[in-house]
Amino acid sequence: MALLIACSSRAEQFAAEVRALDPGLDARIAPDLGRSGDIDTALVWQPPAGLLRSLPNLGLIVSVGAGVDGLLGDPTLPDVPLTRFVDPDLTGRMAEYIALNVLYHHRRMSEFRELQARKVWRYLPEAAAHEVRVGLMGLGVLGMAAAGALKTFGYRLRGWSRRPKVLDGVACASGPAELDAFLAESDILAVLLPLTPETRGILNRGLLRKLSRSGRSALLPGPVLINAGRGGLQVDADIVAALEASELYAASLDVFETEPLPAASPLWAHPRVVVTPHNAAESSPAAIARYALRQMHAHRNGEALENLVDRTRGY
Ligand code: NDP
Ligand code: OXD
Repeated sequence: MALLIACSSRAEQFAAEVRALDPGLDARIAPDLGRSGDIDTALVWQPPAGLLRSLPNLGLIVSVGAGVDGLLGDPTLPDVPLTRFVDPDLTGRMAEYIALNVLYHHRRMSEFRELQARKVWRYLPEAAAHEVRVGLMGLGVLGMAAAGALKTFGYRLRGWSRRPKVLDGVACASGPAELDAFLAESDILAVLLPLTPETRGILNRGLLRKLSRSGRSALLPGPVLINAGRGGLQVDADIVAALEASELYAASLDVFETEPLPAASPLWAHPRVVVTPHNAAESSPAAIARYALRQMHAHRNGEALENLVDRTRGY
């Protein structure tokens, strides 16, 4: 039995980590498959289309990504158990990213950066955290961790998920019927949704116009969008238009419709936009190796797998 590592980046690092943890393991790096019939487990990130289908004894796919939209979009993906990466290391990094960017915009840092560049000493009024309503779209592993981090500062938290939830300290809404009310009560919208047929393009101009722009947090100049889910959730041009029309005050975007973000995108230079290159929560090779081996051994021993993807719901 062998483990195949089929990753468009960091494959050598993952191989070094799994070999360090299990020196006897037969670990191969695509495209060097050897005898393909030996391979029972594949650790993957953006594998070439059709590669997994060519492995006759493949019994388990472990996704390096927490998001599996890319894999599920491959019509040749074999119908074997698919587990996605969930780990405290990645979860902690995402909670940091969301807290960092909520604080950055709530405390009007992009404006202070501009004033500093011009050596202007100017007071700007700021809301207190307990006056700001943060809406979390997606209340899964990462959304709940972000809520936990934001609670420390006292933000007023709302959340939206597919199925109803009850969470301590988070006013929860669910499903399309409760979306508009959730948006109307969100001053800062932080998005940690998976990309599925239901969520594609959800962050469009119509949705952005429904965000709160009044009320207790009038000290925030306007609504803020933070997206660290997937670029396919958003319409980049609508975000630019909403910023230009002052329907949005600011945005932090880690993901884009096209990645890398094209040089021509106006998002790069917008003074109220923070662009990061899809690294809100980089996953550590050591954590991935530990996780992949745990899933592989569980599968070989007929034990339960963690974080199985439900292909019908798409995440
Ligand atoms: P989970 O599967 O744990 O959570 C997904 C959440 O989204 C759940 O609360 C789910 O609702 C909700 N959801 C899904 N579909 C809908 C819908 N149609 N309407 C409303 N809510 C919906 O995922 P994670 O928290 O682990 O990860 C979320 C995403 O973050 C990943 O899919 C990936 O795309 C992205 N990601 C980005 C990274 C980066 O570096 N930028 C790093 C890691 C992940 P319910 O609770 O009802 O199931
Ligand atoms: C992921 C990612 O899905 O890094 O894990 O985007």
